[in-house]
Amino acid sequence: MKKLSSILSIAFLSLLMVSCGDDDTKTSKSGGAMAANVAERVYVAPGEHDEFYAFISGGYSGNLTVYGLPSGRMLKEIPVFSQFPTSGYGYSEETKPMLNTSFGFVPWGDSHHPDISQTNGETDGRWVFINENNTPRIARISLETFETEEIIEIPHSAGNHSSSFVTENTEYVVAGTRFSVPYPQEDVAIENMKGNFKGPLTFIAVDDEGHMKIDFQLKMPGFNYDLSHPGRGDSHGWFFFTTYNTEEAHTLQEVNASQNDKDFIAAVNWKKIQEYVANGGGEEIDAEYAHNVYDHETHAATSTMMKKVLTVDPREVEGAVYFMPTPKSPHGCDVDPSGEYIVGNGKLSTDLTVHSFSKMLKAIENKEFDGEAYGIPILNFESTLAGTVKEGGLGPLHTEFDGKGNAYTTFFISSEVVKWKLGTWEVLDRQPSYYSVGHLMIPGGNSRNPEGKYLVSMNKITKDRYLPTGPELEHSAQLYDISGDKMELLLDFPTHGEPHYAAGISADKVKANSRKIYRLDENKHKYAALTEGDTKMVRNGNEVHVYMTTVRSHFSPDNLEGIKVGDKVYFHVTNLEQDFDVPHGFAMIGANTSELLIMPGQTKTVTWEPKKEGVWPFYCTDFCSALHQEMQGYVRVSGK
Ligand code: CUK
Ligand code: CUA
Repeated sequence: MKKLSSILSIAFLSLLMVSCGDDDTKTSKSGGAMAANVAERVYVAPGEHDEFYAFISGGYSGNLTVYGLPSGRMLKEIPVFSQFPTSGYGYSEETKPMLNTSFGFVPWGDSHHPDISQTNGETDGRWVFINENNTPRIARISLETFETEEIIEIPHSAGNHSSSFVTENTEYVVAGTRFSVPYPQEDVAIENMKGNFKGPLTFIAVDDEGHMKIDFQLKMPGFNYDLSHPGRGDSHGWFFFTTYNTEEAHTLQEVNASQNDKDFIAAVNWKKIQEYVANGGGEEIDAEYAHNVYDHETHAATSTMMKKVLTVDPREVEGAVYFMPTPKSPHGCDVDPSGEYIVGNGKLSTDLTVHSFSKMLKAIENKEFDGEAYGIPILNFESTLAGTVKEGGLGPLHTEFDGKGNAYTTFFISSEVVKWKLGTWEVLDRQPSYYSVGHLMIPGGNSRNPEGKYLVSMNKITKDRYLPTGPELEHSAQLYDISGDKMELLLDFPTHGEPHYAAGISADKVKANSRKIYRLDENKHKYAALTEGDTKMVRNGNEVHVYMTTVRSHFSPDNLEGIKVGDKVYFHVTNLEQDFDVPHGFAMIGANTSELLIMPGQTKTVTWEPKKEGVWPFYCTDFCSALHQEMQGYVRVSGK
């Protein structure tokens, strides 16, 4: 194994040198022939709209970015797991509870995989779900308001990576665990890992309003569950998870977790478990996890600490879980639009392994097993094998589908996207990526009905693609036209953070609501002042609540006196504007929080603890009218 990794890393280095080291690339940075009329094909004229939305994970920025395709223009950054000073998310009193966890307030996250809600196997434009890898959480973002509405923490999990993919009617959003851990957590010697740690897989039920509730947690053996994908069509009712480190090595994983020639894809029959649980199966155990919900009526989030979770031992549900051996530490686990093929991307391999769902069912029926792992049957490799894609490239990571019988796989080491045919497994086309592509995305590529016009590759290494900005470069995405036989590279565009995955949807399926989403007549915020007549300052011990309003172009009140050093001042600012898109800002000198950006009809709160006597100004941060610079006020701070 050691040998293979060193061969791979040498190949990787030499490829990097070939692809981006020398001057040749300067003359043909597009990688050879550039498609015709490229500029025209990505050009969206001033005032025109893009055809697709792309929701691109922000990786270690913790957020979700919104792009238009084909232009590659960034339209918005939606704060999810990280504090975001632009809008005050995670700083305002109303949104701080969104970042509450059983570990306390965690103002940062590592977001990986967005997935759009589905109805009958089609993306429906209601919500985007996205996982947080570090402090395990799943968020739900509304595609009406483009706001994060809910975050649920995943208990007993660590490295929430194989998440957050949704089943074809959004019955469940599913979270896996990359690190195996004591289950439940306890103080034990790390060397006791093997056989004792577990890898819980969490099935979160989603109701019609989008609210999430953990239905059950499957107590799986302590492997690393890397990625997952729901079945669809005939395989709807199953969920597939790649595993690596079936060796259960706890040290030097780069070597010790790559001993086995094959790891597994775990096939989970969630319908069976759902039934088992509905009939009273499973065991309720202690768990501590936050469930945070944002309420549009009160403009505020609440955080509830949950105490129990239902756990299911997979061995107690006959026929619930099987392992399919899959070569070379598979990373991506992708199911084609028909639901028949399950692709395992063995990242230390050159070939792709494709399993057949119908063969899997037969093999289960005929008990074609090769032993078991911790009581879970291992299916015979040949029995489930549909085919192998040979010489795809080096280091396959992820696969998407165009709905026309083709699959597209990214190869990290050989830095390319490879198109191949489902069923014949022949390679049809390959295009270089600049450089070292991780994930790729085709709008609707996770659904029964991909909209296979464009493909976006999200590349890990940027090198020379843009004007230099120091050694720290934004990652780079590339847009390919895949409507013809050959992929055509159309565009480079920089992305923010480290995009791992993206979800795309045609713009007309999204009911984005560009009108007033907070109406004054529906404002139930506890501290709202709905007219200037309602503004006031209320003292309660050393807490001072200022009910403030803002409208072009003044604050009310704009002069505050009677505040003392040692007070804690709450500015509750209500925006009285009638237009839907005129926010006002609020910033206070020396406040150790962010500003606020308050949308029309909305109330937001920021705190300030004055440290010094004097007369201190505040002002509006958003250029809202010709008299924006006049939009200001003073707070007089007196001694204790
Ligand atoms: S992982 Cu990043 S390249 Cu988190 Cu989907 Cu494969
Ligand atoms: Cu209000 Cu500037």
